[in-house]
Amino acid sequence: MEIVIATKNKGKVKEINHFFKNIDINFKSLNDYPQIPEIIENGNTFEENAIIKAKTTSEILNKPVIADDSGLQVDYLNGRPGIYSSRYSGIGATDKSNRLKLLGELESVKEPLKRTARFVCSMVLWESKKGLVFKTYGICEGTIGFKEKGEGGFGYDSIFIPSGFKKTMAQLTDDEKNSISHRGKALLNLHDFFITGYIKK
Ligand code: ITT
Repeated sequence: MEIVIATKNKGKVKEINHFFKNIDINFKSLNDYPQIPEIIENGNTFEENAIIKAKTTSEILNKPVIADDSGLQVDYLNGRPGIYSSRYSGIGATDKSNRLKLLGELESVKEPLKRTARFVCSMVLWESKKGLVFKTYGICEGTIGFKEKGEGGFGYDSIFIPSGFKKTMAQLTDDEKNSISHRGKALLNLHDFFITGYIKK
């Protein structure tokens, strides 16, 4: 069975493939389907954006599609960058420029407990004929560190210290990250949906 992941983000693709390595699903991503035009994520919530990505892709390819819309909410910044996490530092934003902008905004906040944040992931499975087949979410609480540490993961991982850890998300192995992350929690729920009938049809 083929399922398309409606993302070009190679970090997400790697994590999802790693999570489902023992399940017989052939995952593709938008990197395999360059004919899909750029999808405008103009929803007001993570879930609305996940649905926009999954629905658009599924209707073009006529295949089941999963999409994940995710981001970082920093309490000191009243929940920013939130749904704007990937483009936080403006036009031409990169993961690095986004991290540096965030670290700069928290420069005066010296107390780790005032640097609380969470990763949020909304995940949906969409089929062009059935519409929304499954939706779930996952949250991972933590704090923003004082400098970048670690080489793994992507996005804000190297400045995010998950609760209960003394290292950043970028210093965890793929299995460790998947076992505690927002996306890993959503994927566990999706996994349960798959094995309770969906992938046998
Ligand atoms: P797609 O829309 O193509 O899936 P994207 O990277 O733009 O790729 P999002 O719109 O969901 O994905 O934005 C998510 C951003 O939030 C992402 O670019 C990272 O900056 C951040 N993010 C999400 N999950 C993360 C994770 O597990 N680790 C670190 N940063 C993460």
